[in-house]
Amino acid sequence: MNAQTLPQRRYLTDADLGAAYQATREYTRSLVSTVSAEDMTVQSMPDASPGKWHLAHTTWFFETFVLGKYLPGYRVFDESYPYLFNSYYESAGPRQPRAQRGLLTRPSVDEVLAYRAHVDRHMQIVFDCGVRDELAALIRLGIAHEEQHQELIVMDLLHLFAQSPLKPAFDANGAKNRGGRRGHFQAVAGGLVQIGHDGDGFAFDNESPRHKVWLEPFEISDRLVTNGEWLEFMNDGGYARPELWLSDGWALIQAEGWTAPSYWYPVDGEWQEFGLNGQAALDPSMPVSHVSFYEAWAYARWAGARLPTEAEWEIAAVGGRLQQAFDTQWQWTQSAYSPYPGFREAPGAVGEYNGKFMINQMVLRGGCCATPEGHARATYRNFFAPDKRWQFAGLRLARDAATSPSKTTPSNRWRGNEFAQHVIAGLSKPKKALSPKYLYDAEGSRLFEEICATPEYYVTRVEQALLREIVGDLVDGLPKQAALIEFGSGASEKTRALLDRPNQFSTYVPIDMSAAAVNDAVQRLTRSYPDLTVLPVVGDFTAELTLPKSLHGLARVGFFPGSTIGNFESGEAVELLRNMRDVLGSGSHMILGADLIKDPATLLAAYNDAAGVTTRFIKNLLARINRELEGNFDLAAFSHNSIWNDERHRMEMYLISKIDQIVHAAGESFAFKAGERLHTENSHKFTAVVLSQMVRDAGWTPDGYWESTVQPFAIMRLKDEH
Ligand code: SAH
Ligand code: AVI
Repeated sequence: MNAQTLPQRRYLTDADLGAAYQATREYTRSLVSTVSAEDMTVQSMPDASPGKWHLAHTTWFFETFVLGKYLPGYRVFDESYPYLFNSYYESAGPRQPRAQRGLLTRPSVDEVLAYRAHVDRHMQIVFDCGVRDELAALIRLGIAHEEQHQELIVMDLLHLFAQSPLKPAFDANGAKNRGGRRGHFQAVAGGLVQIGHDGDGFAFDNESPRHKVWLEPFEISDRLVTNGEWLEFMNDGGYARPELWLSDGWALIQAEGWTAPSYWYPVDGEWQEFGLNGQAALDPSMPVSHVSFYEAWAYARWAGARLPTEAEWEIAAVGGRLQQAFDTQWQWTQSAYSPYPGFREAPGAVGEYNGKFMINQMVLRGGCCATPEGHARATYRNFFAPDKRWQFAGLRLARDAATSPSKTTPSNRWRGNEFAQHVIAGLSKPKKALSPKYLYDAEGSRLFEEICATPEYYVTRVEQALLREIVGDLVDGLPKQAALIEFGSGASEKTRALLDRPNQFSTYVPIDMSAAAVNDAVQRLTRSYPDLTVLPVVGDFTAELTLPKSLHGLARVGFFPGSTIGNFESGEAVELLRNMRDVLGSGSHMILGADLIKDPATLLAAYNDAAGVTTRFIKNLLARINRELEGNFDLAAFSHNSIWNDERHRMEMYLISKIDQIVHAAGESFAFKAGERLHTENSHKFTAVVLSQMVRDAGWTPDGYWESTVQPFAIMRLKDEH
């Protein structure tokens, strides 16, 4: 997708003005065509106004500032309306308090619509007479003002509907927002630049004057932060870590009890989001919305970045660097809403329009899904208090170029990182593939345990039951007080069947790449087996392994359960079993658990579980790349599929790109075509004959064989006779 083009400037000639006025007025009316009079009367909070009030206030603006001043003999529609529908114009007289607009059950919606028709008729007389420059400027302002209220109507109704247990859908422009990939940082040179309105076309007074700004080189994301990224922030304790928050922000989230963006609701352990289309499962690819400035700030800090300044934003937008700039979510900047150098308020009452709010508010740039077409522009300065989040507000990240990691050459930065080198090599192959051993970081190990608990994944349950059943016979052929060395120990749950045998094992050596899994297992085991010596090894059993020195003199029994052997190609498996024999040493023993060939339906179900745990397990590999290698994989842009390869007797696990996309990781870019596969894992299934051949090739002597009757699964006892 290309960067977003700038919104077209609207040059309204005086002749166009009448038509533009009419179109704007009609659009306002159409916005509320599906909501009831009751919907339009209630005020859901002091900041929001009833729909009816918006309809009347925008009308009052034209009545007061245009008709009252420029149409000789004009009589107000109703003497009480100026009091009811003045918003904040001190020079236009007293008004109904803002927080009490919802008490205005009268006038009715019909009366307000009659008010609108009355003012429209008189505005037509003005247009028929022809409008002068100063008057034309005022009408342009009135149109822009009404467009702002069109967005407010949507925002305020959304807030109102969110309070309703029925969670009704408003459905105006809701479909406009589209998800997509995560952002990439774009480098911008900076230097002496100019920002602000150049006098061409309409702009609010706060966008002027155009002026010079010095920008240090910076980087800005081409896209908005997504719900998925926000979830990572939440899952990493984002709302519970004071060091990420501005002091006022931290106080606010404590006081309000905020733990997620507005309109996010936990339902059965999953997040749902309420939006213009109603309430639905949170889409991780959609831009996050309804976050306050304080939340945006904390997120940026967590992400090792910051919010852009409004000048950075504008220069990047004008330079065509930004996607999702004007039609998705307003974007918080780190700029306080203050006057530009040389700012002058507009003369007269409309001088109150913008200038008097230049305190305690932060600037948002861009536009959102509820912004009427043609309203936004690159110089537009929206502003809200930092604690507000009922507006459509999200964020895009920025960072200083000088400190950004991309300034160091990728090859240097990632050279010593084994995972990075593996990912670069694996994603550069014509058939992309990664090793399954990287599936197991803390989250991967946790998800694997979750797989073991799914009804479809029989492997763990079947092996565990078989072990318990045969353990007497199994250990009969093994030396007592031996050391048990487990390869890929994970949660070490199965091991208990062996450790429960009195005097069988004095020492246990769990070996696993996943430090989190090993640590958890050790803690649990030392509680259950106080007399057992546990000597954990966090490491790769395919690399050179050295066992703890204190094993010296103990008989050694290897344990390689779970059919982890099936995750290797047959040559690799033989090599691995031989290395294990070398490490365990002469006269050692080994217990090997391996899954056997069975009907494909059982296999397919086991590796494509209905609850999608396997999908999450495999996609975690992408999430891990994002976490550890500055990747920007969009997890939603990939699907998972596990297939049975009948020729090679194995399950094959794939991630499949849903779209053409370019992904960045470890300082490199990788292109994925729609439908292209990334091979993440094989799980070979065996026969007794193949297993026996394999262990012999590795130099082991088979010394016992047991098979489950529940599902075909084998446990073998091996010994080294060299
Ligand atoms: N033995 C357990 C866990 C099997 S899951 C059981 O049978 O239930 C596979 C385990 O092997 C994971 O914990 C994973 O982290 C680990 N693993 C995979 N490849 C590894 C490698 N090359 N080196 C060390 N551990 C590895
Ligand atoms: C660890 N290993 C034996 C599992 C298997 O069955 O191949 C890993 C796994 N992958 C998807 N589901 C389970």
